[in-house]
Amino acid sequence: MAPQIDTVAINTIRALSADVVRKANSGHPGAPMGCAPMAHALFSKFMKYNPKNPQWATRDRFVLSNGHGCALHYVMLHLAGYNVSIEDLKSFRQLDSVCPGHPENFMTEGIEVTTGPLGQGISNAVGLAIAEANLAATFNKDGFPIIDNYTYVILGDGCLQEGVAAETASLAGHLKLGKLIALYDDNHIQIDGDTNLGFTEDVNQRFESYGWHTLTLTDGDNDFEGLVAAIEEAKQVTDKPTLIKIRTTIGYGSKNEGTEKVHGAPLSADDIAQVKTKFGFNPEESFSVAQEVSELYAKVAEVGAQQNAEWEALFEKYSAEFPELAAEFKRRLSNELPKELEEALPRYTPADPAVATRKLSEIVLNKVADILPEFIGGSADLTGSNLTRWKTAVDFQHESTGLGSYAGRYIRFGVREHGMAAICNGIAAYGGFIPFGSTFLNFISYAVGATRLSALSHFRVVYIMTHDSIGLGEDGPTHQPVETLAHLRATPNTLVLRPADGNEVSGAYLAAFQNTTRPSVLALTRQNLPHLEGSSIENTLKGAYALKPIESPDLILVATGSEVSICVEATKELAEKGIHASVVSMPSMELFEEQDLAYKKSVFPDGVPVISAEAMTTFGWQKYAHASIGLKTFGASAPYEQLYKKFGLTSKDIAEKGVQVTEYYKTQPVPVLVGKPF
Ligand SMILES: Cc1ncc(C[n+]2csc(CCOP(=O)(O)OP(=O)(O)O)c2C)c(N)n1
Ligand SMILES: *[C@@H]1O[C@H](CO)[C@@H](O)[C@H](O)[C@H]1NC(C)=O
Ligand SMILES: *[C@@H]1O[C@H](CO)[C@@H](O)[C@H](O)[C@H]1NC(C)=O
Ligand SMILES: CC(=O)N[C@H]1CO[C@H](CO)[C@@H](O)[C@@H]1O
Ligand SMILES: CC(=O)N[C@H]1CO[C@H](CO)[C@@H](O)[C@@H]1O
Ligand SMILES: [Mg+2]
Repeated sequence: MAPQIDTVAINTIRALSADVVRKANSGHPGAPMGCAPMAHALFSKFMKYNPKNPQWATRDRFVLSNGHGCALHYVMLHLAGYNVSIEDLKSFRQLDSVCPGHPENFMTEGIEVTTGPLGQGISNAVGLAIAEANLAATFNKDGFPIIDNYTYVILGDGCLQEGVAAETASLAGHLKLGKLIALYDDNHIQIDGDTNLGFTEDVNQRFESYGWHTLTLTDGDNDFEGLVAAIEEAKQVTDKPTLIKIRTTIGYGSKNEGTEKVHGAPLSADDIAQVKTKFGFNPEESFSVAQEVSELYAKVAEVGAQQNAEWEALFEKYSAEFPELAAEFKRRLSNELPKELEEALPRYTPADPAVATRKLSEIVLNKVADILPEFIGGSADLTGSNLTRWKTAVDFQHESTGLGSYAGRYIRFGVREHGMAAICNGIAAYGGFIPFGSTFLNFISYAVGATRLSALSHFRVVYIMTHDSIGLGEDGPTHQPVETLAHLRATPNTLVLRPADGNEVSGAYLAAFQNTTRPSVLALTRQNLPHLEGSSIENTLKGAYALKPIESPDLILVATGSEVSICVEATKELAEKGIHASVVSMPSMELFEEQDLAYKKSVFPDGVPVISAEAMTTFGWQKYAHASIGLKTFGASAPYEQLYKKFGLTSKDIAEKGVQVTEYYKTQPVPVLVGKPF
């Protein structure tokens, strides 16, 4: 039997979680009541944290992957002494509460990552563990374990059913991430009922084959000592992540315990009263915490504060002995970019030979990778096509494999796009990194479950997406994105950049690095593009600009990426017909929207018709253009020059449309699109 105090604490967590959900009249009491012993074990016996300094660099990380159970996490943060009061618990799921309906990292101190979409949290945890291993390998010195912490996760059946978790667990096993410890809430219940309806595999066997250490606890409701011993054992296994499968009862204590009824509905008032009576608490009282439980957690907080103070002292000594490393550590954790970065970005003139923007991206990476040690990531098995591996790169691998080291920064994600993005989110959450992932633009659609969380979580992740249109040619419509950029542009807090040449690629990277609170997607070509007259890094940062501004043009052609140079050709054909057209390159709609009105009007003056050209869906261009050239169907398989003809994207097609549009607007007023006051 567990010492009495632990039992009281666990039952307090259960009752408090039930109160929180009941007060909101919304939420999930089952998982918190079943997972209370795990949470109590972690927060009182294992985790190293200082609630008064939630950003302490080497704190242990905790992720509640079954984010629907977040009443549990908020209760734990309250007990642990974080800035989550009883009043905050009472405002669970209400507007502007620090206890929102699912955990959001930017809303609540102590929440590391945003969870709720099942499978993401465990995958973020793999990223957190990679970040820890890399930072430790980079900064620790003999006698100076500046970075040394564990990543703990609680996850449920749903997380384990999600494909993204399989992708990342497989990689975590390969990478031998020994400081990753996952506690599986094996309660046999999900929303539809018993897991035997569709989930009968042996999870531990699966994880063992991934290279994990696995343990089983048969009574996670009552065997607290067994639970503590299992976590102890997991910590001793240093070359494998550990999964502890813990049999629990969902809604433990409720009249409906062990059934799906307690998954996602508040307990009735009667039920809560009987739960409290059963636990020996006063059924009349709610939101109550016994003094002995508060005292227990106050002691834990004291120990945490003490450990934090010892770490500060250690870091002082480290700073004296390794001043440059210490300064670099501080720079990275404060998200400050190295001063040399901007100067290192290559610049081009129209005399330079035509190059594919994916190749120009590789040139940038080679210039900046050594200056920017926080840049870490890789490609989903398309390194050769995506050109994302810089010359001095070392793979992030366990030393024993002979393939690299934990100090390496090039991650071999394998063909795991969704997992790649979720891992990047975890690395970003750790702090001190700029993670990146790469694949063909079309396959970001495999990863949007995680990329939209990069945006929601305010994480600076750089998505380097190549082969960005029908311009990839022969691989055909299965590989050619059509709707993809429209989707990404519709996603809040996401910077979409489709550079047209070398200067724009450099500018796109600078914007991606400088935007510390949002992800960027760089759409890059497979085919060669000429360097444009008028392009520059500075212009790129404005989002859109006239390449060669002309006094009162008859027509504006606006384009992105590979279509900009085609528009430049089209202006020559239009000039022969007496139409003076100017070309606006628009590498980023978002950056353009952030400019002032006068600038926007200078790029798109009133009274001048605008045609957009982009080898994607035309969806979304109505905001800027009176007519749009693009795709209304999927692409096709052929050499890319033929595809540009088939889909009406040649300079001739654009010039023809230009003639039609200018004719039309001779007899019609040109609607004002840009800079309307409403
Ligand atoms: C990606 C995703 N799909 C669906 C849901 C909706 N959902 C929330 S909890 C849940 C059931 C999860 O079962 P389990 O992990 O066993 O949780 P338990 O019922 O044991 O608390 C589902 C389908 C979700 N949150 N995320
Ligand atoms: C605690 O959080 C509240 C928001 O709920 C904030 O106003 C307050 O400043 C925070 N206190 C501390 C000490 O951080
Ligand atoms: C994004 O980057 C651009 C260009 O570097 C900069 O002007 C802008 O302020 C940044 N925005 C945010 C939100 O960081
Ligand atoms: C530097 C530091 O605080 N290291 C600690 C990391 O965490 C483990 C256990 O959580 C401690 O044993 C280390 O001392
Ligand atoms: C330059 C380069 O590496 N090109 C490769 C792009 O990717 C395809 C496969 O997807 C390869 O066949 C090319 O050789
Ligand atoms: Mg379950």
